[in-house]
Amino acid sequence: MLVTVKGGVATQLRGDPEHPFTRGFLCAKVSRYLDRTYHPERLKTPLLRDGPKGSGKFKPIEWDEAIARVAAAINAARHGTEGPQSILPYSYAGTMGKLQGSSLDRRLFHAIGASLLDRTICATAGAAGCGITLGTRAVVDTEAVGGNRLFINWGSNTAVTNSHLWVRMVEARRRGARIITIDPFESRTAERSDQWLAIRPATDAALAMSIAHVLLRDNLVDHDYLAAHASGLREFSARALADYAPRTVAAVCGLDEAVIEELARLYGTTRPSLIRLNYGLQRHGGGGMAVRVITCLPALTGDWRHPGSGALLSTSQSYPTRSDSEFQRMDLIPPGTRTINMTRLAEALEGREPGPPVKVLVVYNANPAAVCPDQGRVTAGLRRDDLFTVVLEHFLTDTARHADIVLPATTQLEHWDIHTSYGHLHVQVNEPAIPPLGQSLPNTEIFRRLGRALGLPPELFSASDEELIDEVLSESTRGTPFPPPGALKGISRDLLVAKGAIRLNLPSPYAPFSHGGFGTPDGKCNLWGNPGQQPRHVPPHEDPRERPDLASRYPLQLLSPPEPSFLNSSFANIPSLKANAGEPRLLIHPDDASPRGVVSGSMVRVFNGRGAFQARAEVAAKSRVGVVVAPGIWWAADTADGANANSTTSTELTDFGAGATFFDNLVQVEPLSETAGAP
Ligand SMILES: Nc1nc2c(c(=O)[nH]1)N[C@H]1C(S)=C(S)[C@@H](COP(=O)(O)OP(=O)(O)OC[C@H]3O[C@@H](n4cnc5c(=O)[nH]c(N)nc54)[C@H](O)[C@@H]3O)O[C@H]1N2
Ligand SMILES: Nc1nc2c(c(=O)[nH]1)N[C@H]1C(S)=C(S)[C@@H](COP(=O)(O)OP(=O)(O)OC[C@H]3O[C@@H](n4cnc5c(=O)[nH]c(N)nc54)[C@H](O)[C@@H]3O)O[C@H]1N2
Ligand SMILES: [Mo]
Repeated sequence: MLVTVKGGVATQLRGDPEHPFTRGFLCAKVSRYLDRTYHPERLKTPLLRDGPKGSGKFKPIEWDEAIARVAAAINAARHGTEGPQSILPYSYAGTMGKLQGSSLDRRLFHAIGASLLDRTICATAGAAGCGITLGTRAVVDTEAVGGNRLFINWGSNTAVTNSHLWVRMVEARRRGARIITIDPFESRTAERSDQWLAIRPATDAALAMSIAHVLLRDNLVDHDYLAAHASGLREFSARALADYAPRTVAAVCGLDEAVIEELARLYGTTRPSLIRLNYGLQRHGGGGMAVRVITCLPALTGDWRHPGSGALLSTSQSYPTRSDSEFQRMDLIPPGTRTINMTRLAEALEGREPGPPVKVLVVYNANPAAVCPDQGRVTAGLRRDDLFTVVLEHFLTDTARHADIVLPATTQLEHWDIHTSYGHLHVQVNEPAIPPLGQSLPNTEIFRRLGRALGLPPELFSASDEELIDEVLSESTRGTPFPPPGALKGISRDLLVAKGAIRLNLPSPYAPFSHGGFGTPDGKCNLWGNPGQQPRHVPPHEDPRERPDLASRYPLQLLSPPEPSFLNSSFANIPSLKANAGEPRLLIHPDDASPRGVVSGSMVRVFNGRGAFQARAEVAAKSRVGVVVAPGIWWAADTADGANANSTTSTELTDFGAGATFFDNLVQVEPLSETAGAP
């Protein structure tokens, strides 16, 4: 981003036209970043709770007092009967910068022996699934995708969530490429694709195995690539051929046999091609396996030979930056320290996880009261009188409203940071453009002050933010072919400041697995593996077919993907973006709406055994029958009844990676008028 500053005030913000991947395009949300930084409700002083938890009543206090109070609460927990593991840090994707996201905070919590947090809410199912097949994430050079003749968006709303890649897909289409989208919902990506395949949710592994069946049956595979760079082909083939014929799989996936045959033949005969698989299909009980199976396909076709082809999940593992264990000082973690899964915050706050109860919760870069599953229980936990909650924030979010102390944090315009990417292969520095607003401070500085107040070893916190950037850039030796060693050589802070964004030292174009070199122990694409990892279809926890008991009460599968104008719950308080989004909506198919007496424009109640929320019905054939869609993530405080879609989502985990299962969620829908006044 390029920011124009006049008299210390940022007056204009635009994308950097020189950035080789973004080419100056900012998405609808980030282009409003000035509205975020200068929002009238931006937090500008530390706050102390001055009313019941959740009431949103606070009074301003001085920084010294705020830090002293937080340090006192941490020390009481640390040295009290419950011990340091009763302290839980909670952070995720508010900023993904290496400094403001995961640096001095980690050092501090490691040094005091706080509980560890397993950051599972987004990407671990796919990371684990991909890890089994490839030994790393599925990586391609996204600047080199223009040569593909086929793109498959698989559980990926690319036009919305990855707009820079989408633009390149559309450019390739002008040269004759075809775009297919596999999604139970007609997302903006599905609308704009050449073909939309409305798969039954959570059956993607079955479809992938059926594609493999056709490739193997019809001899559409790259024998040379497989022989040199894959293991387990014999067993994989036997299973795909025996159990996953399109005729069998058609019923599982809710797709016509002919459609599956056609898709598989097209994929088998169109080189090069790219599968963009993303997070939608991971958020189900079998989500890890779905990714594990889909990422087997490009080895069958040999697509990995070509730059920009194969499968793309995330480029994040391509950066050989200083390892977390060194940078975050993981050596300080006391042996035996417990780990709490962030997806199960409800259970942690209820004291249902092994180990001491959580007594101090420190939240930063996250808004769990809005984004975590089973919202009712998370909120009840946050209201506990014996819990001391600290929230570092820009705004009084649903979570911050439940804090004892709120600490005002700087935005990206006001602090230093360094960014890797999960969509391209460049490194970027984030220089402050303006001084911090009000009394806000960077997360790093807040943890520096807290570290000092806790009397922790000063050397942990002595580096300035600029020096921390230098540390991140000093490569760690990993001894693996991937990430590519030496890729950061010569990339320094000064050079980044001068140039803006710098591509890793990699061949251009770059095809990481053109000659094998996967991250697996034998360097091969693992098509089979040990019994728990062998490709198969794993049904979701709440499959209406496998759980007729549950489906008789809650027959509809609810997907709650992000509203295009929001970034999870961020930007959901920016007036122009909120106006774009309108109000909480529920998209429902006419065949599901009419038997329920639901009409477009009426309010409905969406509910299951976990909770309920209200939304405005939009009756349209935008999803398959039996699937309803509630775009989010609205601030609960902005909804009619103080609850968003996460009041219905569950804390059950995925098969691999212990990830969240937001879209594995059976609900019922009823018109609101009939229940008005009901308890
Ligand atoms: N505008 C915008 N962009 C974003 C974000 C945002 O909030 N707003 N969030 C960012 C973040 S943190 C992430 S993780 C990514 C997420 O990026 P994506 O994964 O692309 O986004 P989602 O909308 O969560 O899921 C994609 C699609 O998967 C579909 N889906 C759900 N279940 C299934 C299934 O079982 N099978 C298949 N095939 N499809 C299924 C959904 O209907 C949805 O349309 O986007 C990033 N970009
Ligand atoms: N139902 C449902 N739930 C979901 C999802 C879904 O698709 N459906 N998506 C899931 C996904 S993919 C993800 S990644 C998670 C995201 O969950 P979170 O990581 O909690 O993301 P956000 O909701 O964007 O909240 C981030 C908060 O960090 C704050 N923040 C931003 N920058 C800074 C900073 O520099 N310092 C500090 N202190 N604070 C900062 C922002 O103001 C914002 O309130 O949500 C998950 N929840
Ligand atoms: Mo995410």
